[in-house]
Amino acid sequence: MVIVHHLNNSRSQRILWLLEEMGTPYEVMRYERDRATMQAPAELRAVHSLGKSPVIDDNGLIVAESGAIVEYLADTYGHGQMVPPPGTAAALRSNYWVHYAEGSAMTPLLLKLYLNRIGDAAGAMLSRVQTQLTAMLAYVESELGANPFLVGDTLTIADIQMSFPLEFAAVRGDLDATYPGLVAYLARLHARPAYQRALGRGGPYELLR
Ligand SMILES: N[C@@H](CCC(=O)N[C@@H](CS)C(=O)NCC(=O)O)C(=O)O
Repeated sequence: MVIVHHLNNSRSQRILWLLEEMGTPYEVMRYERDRATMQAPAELRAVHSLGKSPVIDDNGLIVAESGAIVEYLADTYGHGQMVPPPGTAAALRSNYWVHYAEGSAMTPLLLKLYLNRIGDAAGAMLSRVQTQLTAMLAYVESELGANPFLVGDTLTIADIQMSFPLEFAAVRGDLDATYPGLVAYLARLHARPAYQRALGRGGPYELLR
């Protein structure tokens, strides 16, 4: 049985969503962020030394890092769902977005979050970060185009991974009507029954400021 070590208001919500999409049975071990620091509790370090979420435990096999987790779960339990056939252009595109989500899209979002805490001293850097963030959102919007999902007509792990940076941007006001395609895309993802079931399993999901 897959156990998801789930931190409230975090990236691990998308792991629950993936498992719901695939119909894979799983258990949720819930952890609460410290309200002052927003850090995960120390107990998570007993599961994986970095003490971050998500982490999964699949019959003793510990997998951390959400991109690695979605690839592992789709390969192990997906029965061909959630990833395009290996060796195809679509598979390469799915792989690209899985890595882009954490490797590129999150960078300006997190930099902005932290720079905003510094105050006036952040000014010059903040404007550069905002340029990168705007470019990132415009890029994803243009790549999505008129497709329902990032790799065409079918939901893949690329959409699961990219949902978090887009939610992160939306909750902070960076994803607005300037990007109508992305706003509609996020609404489409959120309307999926599996997404809604995952919210029920994970508990309240507010990406706090
Ligand atoms: N790139 C990692 C990021 C993991 C990460 O930073 N998780 C956050 C939750 S969204 C966390 O555990 N924060 C609490 C902490 O660092 O104490 C992934 O995608 O798994």
